[in-house]
Amino acid sequence: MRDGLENNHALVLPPLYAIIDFSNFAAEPDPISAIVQFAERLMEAGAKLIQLRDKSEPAEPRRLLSCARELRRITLDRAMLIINDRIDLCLATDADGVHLGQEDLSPAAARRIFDQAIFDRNKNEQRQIIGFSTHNLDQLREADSLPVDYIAIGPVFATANKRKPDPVVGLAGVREARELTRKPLVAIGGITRQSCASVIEAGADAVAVISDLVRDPGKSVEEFLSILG
Ligand code: 3NM
Repeated sequence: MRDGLENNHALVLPPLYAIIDFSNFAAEPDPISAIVQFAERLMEAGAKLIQLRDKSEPAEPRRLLSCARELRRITLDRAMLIINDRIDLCLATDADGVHLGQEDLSPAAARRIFDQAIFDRNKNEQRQIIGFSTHNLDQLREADSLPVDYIAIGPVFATANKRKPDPVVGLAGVREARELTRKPLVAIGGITRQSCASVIEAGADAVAVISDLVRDPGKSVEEFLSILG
């Protein structure tokens, strides 16, 4: 689903950016089925953007490929699908985009790969999304000049879902980030139903969430969306 992005037009992000972290399902007898069920709950409740993230060590690309394929199958025409870190898996599964961190492939290289892939398939009408993580205002300023479709800033609040998280930027960091870019801004890190309104008020276009969706995804998404509109 690429409704949010048309050629040469700015990306319009839905206000809730749901992230599925493989580690939250790794202990299930069939993690991929559990993830598919979880994604169904998210979408039934109205989620329109899902990111698949897997920081397992060692990496298991075959498993992640299967998972991404299943998610693409069920998200098609229902939600945008973004793959964290892995542009190869994004292309292999025809996902809508990739989210890159500061240590990943550069956004410029990712854009070249996407452009080449689109050229090869003669699919000029479609353009994949590149998102990029930033953790301070210097990184954000730089990201504003890169070929990225949205910029994430975080962690806004303390989070347990990131190894070696950067220092929290707080709501003040989101406000300053908003001043520095007109690109869509995704706030991430420790955001809950309780805090999401303040994050949007500070200038974020969307909130990205892992933990506060896990326990009861349907109810959480409904509550997030009723707050965020
Ligand atoms: N990236 P939760 S914080 C994946 O600061 C991720 O870039 C962050 O999980 C960043 O919603 C984070 O459970 C974890 O806090 C988000």
